[in-house]
Amino acid sequence: QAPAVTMEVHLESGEARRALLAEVRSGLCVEGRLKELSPKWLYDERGSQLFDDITRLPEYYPTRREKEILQAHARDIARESGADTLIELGSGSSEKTRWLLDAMRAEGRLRRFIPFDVSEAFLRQAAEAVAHDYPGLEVHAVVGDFERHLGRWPRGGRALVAFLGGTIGNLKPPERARFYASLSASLSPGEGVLVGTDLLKDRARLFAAYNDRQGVTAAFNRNVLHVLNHELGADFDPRAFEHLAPFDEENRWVEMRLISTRAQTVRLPALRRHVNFAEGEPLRTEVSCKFLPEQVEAELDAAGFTLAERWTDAAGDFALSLALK
Ligand code: AVJ
Repeated sequence: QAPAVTMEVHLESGEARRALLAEVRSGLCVEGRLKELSPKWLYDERGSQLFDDITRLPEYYPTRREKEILQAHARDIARESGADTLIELGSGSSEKTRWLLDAMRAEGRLRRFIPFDVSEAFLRQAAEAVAHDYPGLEVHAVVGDFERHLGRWPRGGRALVAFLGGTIGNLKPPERARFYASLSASLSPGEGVLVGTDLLKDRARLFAAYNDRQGVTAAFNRNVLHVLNHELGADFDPRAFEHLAPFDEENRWVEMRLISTRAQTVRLPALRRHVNFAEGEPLRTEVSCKFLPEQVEAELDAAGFTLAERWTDAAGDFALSLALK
């Protein structure tokens, strides 16, 4: 019997490449401007594998902490949300997804699972695996970008949108406000969001988590240069860039940088341009915001959500917030 998976696609093929070209033009090629790329380019196949390795590093606590909270409170989340539909932004195949689905099923309300991701191949695989393991569950996969296609999912039932892993921290405050507002606009009263956020903590632990001893995060960061070489025919020498991820006290985010170890010029044939780096010049590849628990509530509130409950792990490292519209 074929798994009951349907799928809708809001991203055309070639769209990602055009977006990358546009970003490189504005983010790398404007002389005198801080060089920056958005973190989404870190996740090609190798980048996703490297991130997976990061989640198992002794220094990288967020994944373990979030799992700890979910395991303890999945049932509370299912009950308090009253949801029959789980919409998961990103991932969609993890252990964490299954704990939520199991809890919703135990509450007797589980009807639909809607994984939402940019990668069609990944999504299809994840959706089919879940459909196989949860007979009778309606699985509808949506290929889209969570900054542009929120709400493009079928209506009916009562949805809980899960945005886990701390990925919300990749959005800067104005982008985050836009994201929460568009999420709120795409939900009906009584529906809600479950958002995972990394919390402010001892700076040494933050530093260690993003500058690990084995250099896995460094490899993850440098991988974006391989992506540019592969996609744009660029000739970045990854060995000529150093990884550094300091904490920015003013913005309260960890910022991943690739720092040019020498003055160099890199060719970008796909754009018929080149880009100059001075010695010591940084390229910012990611920000990862760290939150105060009350701040998460205030931001949700500003978008028209009401906090139902917030859970943290025993160490107070990470928070899961459930908010309803
Ligand atoms: C997947 C965005 C939550 O910000 O901690 C891990 C990505 N970057 N190490 C994070 C990441 C460097 C991660 N998120």
